[in-house]
Amino acid sequence: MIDRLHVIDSHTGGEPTRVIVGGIPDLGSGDMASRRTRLAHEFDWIRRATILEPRGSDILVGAVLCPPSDPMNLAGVIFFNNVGYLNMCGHGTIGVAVTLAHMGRVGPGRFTLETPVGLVQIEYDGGHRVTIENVPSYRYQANVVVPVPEIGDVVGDIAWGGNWFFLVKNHDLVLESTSIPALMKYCTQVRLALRNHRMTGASGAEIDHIELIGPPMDPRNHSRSFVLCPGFAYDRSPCGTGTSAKLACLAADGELGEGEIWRQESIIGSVFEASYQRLDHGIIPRITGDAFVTAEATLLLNPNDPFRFGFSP
Ligand code: PYC
Repeated sequence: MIDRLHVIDSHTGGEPTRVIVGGIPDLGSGDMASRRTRLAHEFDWIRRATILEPRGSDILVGAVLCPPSDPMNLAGVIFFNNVGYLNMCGHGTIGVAVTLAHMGRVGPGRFTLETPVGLVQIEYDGGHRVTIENVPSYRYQANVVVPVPEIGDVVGDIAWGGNWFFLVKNHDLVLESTSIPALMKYCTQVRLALRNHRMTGASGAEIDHIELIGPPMDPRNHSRSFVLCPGFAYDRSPCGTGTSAKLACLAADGELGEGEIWRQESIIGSVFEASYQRLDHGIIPRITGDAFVTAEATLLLNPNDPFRFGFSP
């Protein structure tokens, strides 16, 4: 029998999201963290078939839409990529919002999504623009020095924005598209050095996103970022959880006040507009971006196809 998965693709500031809207098994009625564990342990073929080649690519982020565990919320969502499962995904949440609108499940207004790391509030304008109020974010450690082979000591901040980030602003790289191979190499070396030196986020969590900060190309913006994702692909968008981590650092350093606007530019020039609300410990980031639906498709998993569950070259 041919298995079928129904998907809707979108991109948020150039970064793609593939939402599986039909064909997935029941993941139970627990919270999204427990359903993510079940998806990973029992049904990882869904992630592989959807994201890996030949149907997907390393840059694709996938999402499974689930019924919410609390009926007050609209839906639950579990994000994944070419190597595993994410905690949260900012560009992906913006993509999920326009996907839900495309499906006729939401109109302009506010609604709440459940993620494995908490609730995310959504404000949808009825077109392509979406604002998310992300999970509480904070800087965990400032000015951490990591010795990186071939580079030397790299200084950065460790921050949580829904995923763990190491943010580096003092580097000698230019954040432009012609430098992408050098940026990838630098970030990969930093990521591996953090791992080798057992430098982690809270509770020993791996820091699996590296974020370089530099000056913007467009003077209307405040900074440009380059983000290396866990599967060694770079984010084409300014990265929602990465922008949240950046806001947490700016707030901790007193460099951006509550409610002030921060415009973060991606390596391809797309922009998220961001601000925050202060908490006793950390902040609630607000991130606004645009997403567009690009495809509706049915993926066919033919039992005779040796690559039906995808492959990683
Ligand atoms: O937007 O948070 C984000 C994100 C994480 C990984 C790729 N995009």
